[in-house]
Amino acid sequence: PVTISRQSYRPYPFEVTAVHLDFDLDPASTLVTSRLSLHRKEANAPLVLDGEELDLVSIKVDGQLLDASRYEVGEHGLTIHGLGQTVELEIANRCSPQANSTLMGLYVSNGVFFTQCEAEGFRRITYFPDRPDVMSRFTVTLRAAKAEFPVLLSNGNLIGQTDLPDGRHEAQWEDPFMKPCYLFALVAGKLTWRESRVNTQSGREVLLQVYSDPGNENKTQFALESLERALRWDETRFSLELDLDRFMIVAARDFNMGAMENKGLNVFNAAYVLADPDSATDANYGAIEAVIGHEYFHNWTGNRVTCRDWFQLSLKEGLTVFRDQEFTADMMATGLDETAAASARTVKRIDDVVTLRAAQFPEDAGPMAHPIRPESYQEIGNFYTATVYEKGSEVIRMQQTLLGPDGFNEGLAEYFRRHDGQAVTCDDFVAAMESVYQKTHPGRDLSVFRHWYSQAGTPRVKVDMRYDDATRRCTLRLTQSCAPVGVERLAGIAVKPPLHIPFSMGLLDADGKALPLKLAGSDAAASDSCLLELTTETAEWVFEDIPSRPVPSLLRDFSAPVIVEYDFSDAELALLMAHDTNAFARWEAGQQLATRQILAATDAVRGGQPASLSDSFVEAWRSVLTATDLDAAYRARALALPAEKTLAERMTEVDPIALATARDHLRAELGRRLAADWQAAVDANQTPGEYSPDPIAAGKRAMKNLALAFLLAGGAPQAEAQVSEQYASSKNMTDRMAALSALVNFGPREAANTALADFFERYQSDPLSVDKWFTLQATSRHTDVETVNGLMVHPAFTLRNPNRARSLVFQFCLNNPYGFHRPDGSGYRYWAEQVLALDRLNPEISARLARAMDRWIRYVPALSAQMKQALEDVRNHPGLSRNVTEIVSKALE
Ligand code: HT7
Ligand code: ZN
Repeated sequence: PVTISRQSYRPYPFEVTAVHLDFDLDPASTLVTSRLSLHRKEANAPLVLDGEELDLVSIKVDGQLLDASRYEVGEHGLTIHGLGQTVELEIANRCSPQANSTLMGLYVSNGVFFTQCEAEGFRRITYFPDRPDVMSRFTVTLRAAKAEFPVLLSNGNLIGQTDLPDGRHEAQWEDPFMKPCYLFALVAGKLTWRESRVNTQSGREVLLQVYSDPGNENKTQFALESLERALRWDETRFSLELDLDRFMIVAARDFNMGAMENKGLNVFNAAYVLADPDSATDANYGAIEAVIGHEYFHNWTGNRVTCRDWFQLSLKEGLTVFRDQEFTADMMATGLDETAAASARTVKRIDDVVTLRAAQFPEDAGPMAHPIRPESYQEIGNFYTATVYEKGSEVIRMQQTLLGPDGFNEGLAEYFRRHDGQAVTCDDFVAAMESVYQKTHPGRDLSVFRHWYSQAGTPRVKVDMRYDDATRRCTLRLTQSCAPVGVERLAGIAVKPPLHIPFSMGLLDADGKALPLKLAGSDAAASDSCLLELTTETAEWVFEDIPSRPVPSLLRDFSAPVIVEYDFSDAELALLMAHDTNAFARWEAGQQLATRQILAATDAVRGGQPASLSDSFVEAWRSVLTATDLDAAYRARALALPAEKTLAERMTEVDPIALATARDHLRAELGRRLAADWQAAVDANQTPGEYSPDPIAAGKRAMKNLALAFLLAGGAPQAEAQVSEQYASSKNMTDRMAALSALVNFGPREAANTALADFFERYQSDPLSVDKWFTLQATSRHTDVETVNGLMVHPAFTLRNPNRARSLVFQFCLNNPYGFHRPDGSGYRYWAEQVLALDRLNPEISARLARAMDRWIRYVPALSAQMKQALEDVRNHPGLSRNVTEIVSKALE
């Protein structure tokens, strides 16, 4: 496989000023005619166009058929020689949408044509320079049978529509903005839609539309409202206005990722569009609003200013994730008083950090570790990662922390002033931010900060605290380190330069009261929180007038994506958990306490000892459970156990079954010992009346359902009846699913099986609910490979639909420690079979499943040997895609 490196970037030797695409849509064989207006920028260079799995029909240059001696067609494209300075090139080719199971390029899903062009799908539609720095003005003609494909959509504005004699019809679309081909889209089929007209802040009326399969018209209201909220938020928070007259979202049943930000025509995985209370959970509603926001925000951060090359992917993705996280935080805080709003924001921050730690930290320590701006790749599809997205967002957030919210907004405005309409780099972004930073921080710059873009690995910050009674001074020393990981390790990189780390902290006294912080040598007024900027390997800060040895509150609000090392005692953690004025750090203290308990219990399980948990830990949990001054959403987070994937990263040798057993044991014990308090939480957090996904109601449901799960796990006598009653009588999917999940995981098997059968009966005609049904079974501790294989032959199962494959195969391999890690290795053999089966259909998806083995080397020897064998079996399989080859080879390197 060919490795492409960031340093090898060369500008494209031609400009493609205009593109007209003409589609004769036919599921079996679609004729694409593309007319390109080309302008040469570099003398003598041949025109190299990308193209994959296409049948070339003809090439014309300035209206004349091109002689075969002037071009070569290969497996990966077309090269044309001897073109003049300014040329009109016409290429006709065919492709086969119906046979396209990769869901990249032009494909058919449930009888509707869709396209997916990012990152390199356009080359599967027609021959073209399929790279983001070639930007053109696009016009599109779509032609299809009117009865089967009544709706014909593409980017921009509809400029004409005509019926044709043979039962066909055509539509012409024009996109007024220059764009790279990865933002091209078409959709054609039988679709229903919901729309609204709104005025932008400058007073222009724009049409917003959400399209879906007929029958789903009642499930698109929340999506349309979310789109309106996103449009308003970008105006108020960043003064960014919708630049089109029409903005469309279309739901697709078959989709590789969450959604795609094609200019003016976003294509969405139906899971992020369709919702009603009976079929969607609070989490589904939250994800819909977030993903709709994300794609909408790309219109500026990604589309108006795009990436020069795919190494710069985080330029648009990290920034847009940051924007969607802020959007959600603001939406969650809307209408609340100051204290409640602050808590709502912390809840969102906790959720994002939980995701980062469970998905990105392991990635950053494993064989696929890469900087947010990777240095090389074999297959760009493999780099739509938690690092590029989630760590990328953290890197943007740190810039906001360093510049302050106003400075950050000014920096963003400067970025658009400099680069609107261009394809640029991460360096260009930082340079715009730096221009503002330097105004407010004379003599300083972001040169050290830039290393965040080129370094992989999660940095560690070791904290040493000294207190001197005599001088009443407290000294905090921070020392950073970041071990070489992934490719860095292979390249022999031993020393990495320090990073610029914004480190927010506070100090508490022995009663848990916040101490005013006064930095020696600074004339800034004392405050409860302090932002330390660590830019060297080690630095010290001295706080004055500290009455006694304090307890430090560290990395408040998770001000940097790092791991903090400080030797807290259990009592200090309990103090922070009870009193820290920073709600994030308070949550963090509880998670650390729980982590200690679970890891100790895991050791006990491994040693065949009974796992016990300390009374002080139970009391710490009780204090939050009964703290009714804290809102329900926050308490639900504070009382949840740390994720298994996060815990596994803390073990020197991962024994997944012992870990899961210990974690389950802890839940059961907390359930048993705090039963009365859990029951009180269930009773206090009922949400009678009509369902609403708003954060307050969702928070109450989260708290109530967490409490129910603890009660059932703890064997409370009344719990099974309560959970079964909730399953049967609830009027919303959140409560129904929570009850079913509790039954499946902690209830008697018979009750669980009866409820599962009922669920399928009720929801079999709704694909997204059926996905939930598969997921519950895939992750049940009673499920092994045999059970999964049984589910795979269920009539509702298919590997061809990514959501369905994810709901069963991925969930089993990634989220079922008991079944997947059976000591007989059956889970690993199943994984290998499914990676290979999926690879024949859809390499983007198979490569994602392949990553389930990323951390194989860290497991106990008996498991890791079998995992290695499964990886080798896959790697040695002939005909493996480039996507999977890259993943398994890196895992075995
Ligand atoms: N920008 C989008 C990327 C995407 C994608 C990438 C590879 C294969 C399929 C894909 N579908 C969408 C998603 C986003 O907004 O981040
Ligand atoms: Zn994105």
